[in-house]
Amino acid sequence: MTRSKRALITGITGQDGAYLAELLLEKGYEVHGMVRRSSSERFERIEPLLDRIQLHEGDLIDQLSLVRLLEKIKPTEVYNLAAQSFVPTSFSQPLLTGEVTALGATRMLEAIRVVDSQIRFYQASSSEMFGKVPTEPQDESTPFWPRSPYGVAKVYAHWITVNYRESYDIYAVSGILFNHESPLRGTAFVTRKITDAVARIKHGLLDKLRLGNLDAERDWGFAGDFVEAMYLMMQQDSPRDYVIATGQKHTVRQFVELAFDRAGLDWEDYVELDPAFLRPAEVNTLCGDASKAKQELGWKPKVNFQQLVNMMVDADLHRVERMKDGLLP
Ligand code: NDP
Ligand code: GDR
Repeated sequence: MTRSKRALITGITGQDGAYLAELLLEKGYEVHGMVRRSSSERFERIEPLLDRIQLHEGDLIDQLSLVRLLEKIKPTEVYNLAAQSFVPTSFSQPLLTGEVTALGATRMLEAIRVVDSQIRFYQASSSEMFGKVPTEPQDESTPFWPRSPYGVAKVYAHWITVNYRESYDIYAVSGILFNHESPLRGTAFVTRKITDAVARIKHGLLDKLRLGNLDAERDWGFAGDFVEAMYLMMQQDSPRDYVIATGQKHTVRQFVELAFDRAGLDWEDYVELDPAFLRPAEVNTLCGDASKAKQELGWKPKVNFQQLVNMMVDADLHRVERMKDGLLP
């Protein structure tokens, strides 16, 4: 008998949570999201979905809240997207980052082991685990050399996922995703920081954009494409880990150039270097090889770099224009 598909997404209020929830609803899932208590609501990204999803209070730091949620919802799949995901904050709050990003995954795996080991588990692993590794492009066999407390925490979460799969026969998979962006990306991350600033500068609301390392290279893809890979990884006969990437890398400077250009501006008139945005240890370059995902999952990205930049700039230009017209807060 096939069970009806019921997903629990941790981190549903984040960028990927919003795209994944939408995708799973399209696939006919009953979608549940775990949200942590806050003094203000942070549901902007999932606002259009609120009447079709069910939200529940819980926190990756609180073991029993996870156990209770699994008992109540009885999900068939858990997507663990929740994390302290911002690299600079992991340097200023390394212990919190370890608690949430590393031990949080263990707590959810423990909850699955105790409540129902048939529940499938997806762990949001990251290219930040590769960090300073000299081999390029990186694939599933590349060793890890994380460069931040965030990267180290993700390595722990990655290996605990592998360990629970091997120890308890749980369908637990880890998607090693390279940077993926969208108009829903948080404004602290460099791509959205740039496109938001471009829009504000264009509309006369900002004079300068201050950035750190313009030479850093990343393999940037579109979040909407990447959540499809998460879903596919959870539908296989046996659980395996996959690198998800576009295979193309660009510098932050190239992103800046294209973004300002899209708005008809010359970036050199507006961008200033600010050492405050440099990191104690940097990941200079990352580029992934997603051949295994292509072969086994039939996954490949649809949106290329230029299209991604255009999509993000256009969305921010539109948003800031509406804000100026008083149509948005
Ligand atoms: P975001 O930072 O946008 O979202 C993080 C989510 O985690 C938010 O919903 C946040 O809730 C939630 N969260 C944070 N702490 C807790 C906690 N203690 N308990 C419960 N929920 C918590 O991340 P993304 O959507 O960009 O990324 C999703 C996942 O994928 C993360 O794990 C990230 O590390 C990983 N990843 C992301 C990549 C990317 O390029 N985007 C690449 C590779 C991996 P709140 O809204 O309350 O803050
Ligand atoms: P990253 O993303 O650290 O790769 O982690 P981020 O966009 O923060 O930085 C990318 C690169 O840009 C450089 N940079 C700046 N970064 C920020 N945030 N602000 C700046 O002003 C700035 N100037 C230059 C950075 O030094 C870096 O080299 C993201 C997160 O989503 C993680 O959770 C995820 O795991 C990885 O991507 C894959």
